[in-house]
Amino acid sequence: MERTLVIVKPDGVQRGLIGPVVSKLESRGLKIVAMKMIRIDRDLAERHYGIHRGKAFFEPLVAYITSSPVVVAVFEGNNAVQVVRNTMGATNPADAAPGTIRGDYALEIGRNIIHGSDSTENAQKEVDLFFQADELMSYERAVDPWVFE
Ligand code: DAT
Ligand code: MG
Repeated sequence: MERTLVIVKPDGVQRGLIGPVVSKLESRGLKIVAMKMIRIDRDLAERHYGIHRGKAFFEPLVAYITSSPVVVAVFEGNNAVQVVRNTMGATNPADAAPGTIRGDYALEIGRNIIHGSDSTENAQKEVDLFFQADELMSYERAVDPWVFE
């Protein structure tokens, strides 16, 4: 089973969309194995978005992600990384398909509601960046046989 990191970004929290965002992923069948509200500080933001350092949007991106609390979560399931990415929609919400999280709830690239890891390798790194090992739960759900064949 794959695990992937999801962040409900500051705009998602401020706009009262934690529930709808989490619900969309949860009702897909993915299992929540960790979740908490945190305030991302500059150091954590720069580590999380290190790959974008030097780009024109880096400073606004760091300012945005540190501006207000976020909800970070780990979702588990078959192909969790790809499934979350597909459910999120395109990076620029203007290009995101209707029915996706960004396609339903966002308009601009700098206010795109949700982060999801883009590969299994990055997912592992990002989960480790935001969570201690003892914060990750392993448990069975009674519904699992109805979700996973
Ligand atoms: P994603 O969040 O879809 O994984 P990404 O990793 O390429 O996208 O970029 C991280 C965030 O940075 C993205 O959610 C919004 C912002 N961003 C990316 N490209 C941008 C651009 N060209 N202009 C402004 N913001 C951008
Ligand atoms: Mg990304």
